[in-house]
Amino acid sequence: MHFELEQFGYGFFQEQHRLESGVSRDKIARVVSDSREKYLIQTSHGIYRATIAGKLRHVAETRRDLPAVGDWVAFTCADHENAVIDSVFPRRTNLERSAVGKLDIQIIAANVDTAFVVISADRDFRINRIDRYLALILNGGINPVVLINKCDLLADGDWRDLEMHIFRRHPAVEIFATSLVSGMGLEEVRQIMKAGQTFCFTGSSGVGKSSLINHFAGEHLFETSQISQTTSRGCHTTTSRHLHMLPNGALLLDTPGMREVAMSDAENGVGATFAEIEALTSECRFTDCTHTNEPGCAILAAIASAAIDENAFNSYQKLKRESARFEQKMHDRRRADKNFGKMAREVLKMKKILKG
Ligand SMILES: Nc1nc2c(ncn2[C@@H]2O[C@H](COP(=O)(O)OP(=O)(O)OP(=O)(O)O)[C@@H](O)[C@H]2O)c(=O)[nH]1
Ligand SMILES: [Mg+2]
Ligand SMILES: [Zn+2]
Repeated sequence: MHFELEQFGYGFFQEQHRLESGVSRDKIARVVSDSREKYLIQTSHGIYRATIAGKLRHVAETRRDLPAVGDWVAFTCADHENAVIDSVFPRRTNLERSAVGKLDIQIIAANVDTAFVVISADRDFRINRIDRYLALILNGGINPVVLINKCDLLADGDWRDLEMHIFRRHPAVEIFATSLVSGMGLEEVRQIMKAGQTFCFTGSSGVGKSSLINHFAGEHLFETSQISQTTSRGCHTTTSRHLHMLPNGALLLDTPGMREVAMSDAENGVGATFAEIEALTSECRFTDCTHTNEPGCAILAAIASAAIDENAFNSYQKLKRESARFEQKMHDRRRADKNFGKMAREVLKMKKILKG
């Protein structure tokens, strides 16, 4: 069997890097699944199992430097079971968040064109959570689309209130109301999924991400999902991520549900999510305005005149602070690591001197 890399989303951006680094085309693959550093990669000859080259792991400072689902990589291999990923291509886009419980980045998906933010119509609705997803998606250079799923669980047309609420805060973002039970909205969503483009579904656990993917992918589930079934422990929730190809050639990534959507250093994304607020902050009289009580504060004036929503501004501030804090902590850690490295080298030198 032979595949064209283009079928899996390969394009000009990757080709440029390939030419610069001199990797041959049949040594390039896309990571389609990642489960505790056991990877499945789609090569032009089929799917191989892969691990990471020791050297790649050694030089990695953060998870950002290691392969993630959606990445294009250069590999070498002995056989289908034992490929080794030697390097990761630069990401055209990337969806990442702060890792849960440790100071690091978690790459949710790389090289995604459009990310769906799925919410469930029948659950507690928190717009601030959507803000978070949008900030991370826009920060990664990805196009966001909101899906209000499970609309069958609401009385007729009640989803319109939700849609209005989201639209008022994020007028530039496309919103669809869907239901896998009534079939509502599914055709419209399918229309935007174009061949060769990569889509991913984000959102809390249980909102219907996997159900949506199964609906769209139908019988055309990728080889990867068959492999995963043999290793699954009968749990329905999605733990590892897979790439599926639709009959029309669009690529879908399943991502696990997220309990926490903690900000990485995503200040630009927060700014893009609240573009109107971000633009206003540059009109405050003082450049270091904290928008709390300063005279000539454009934000306070806009809130007073109801030109911007105070709740939206609070969300903006919170996400900005969280992003800045994360960036600071990562910076401190890198510096501490460097200092430690320097100290270790000096100790070694001393030992040599003492010996010699
Ligand atoms: N009524 C209704 N139920 C739905 C709809 N979509 C999904 N469900 C149900 O919701 C439950 C959770 O769906 P999943 O697709 O597993 O959710 P998920 O987002 O992939 O969850 P994680 O993998 O845990 O992140 C399943 O029982 C689905 O059958 C819908 O449109 N309407
Ligand atoms: Mg799932
Ligand atoms: Zn101000």
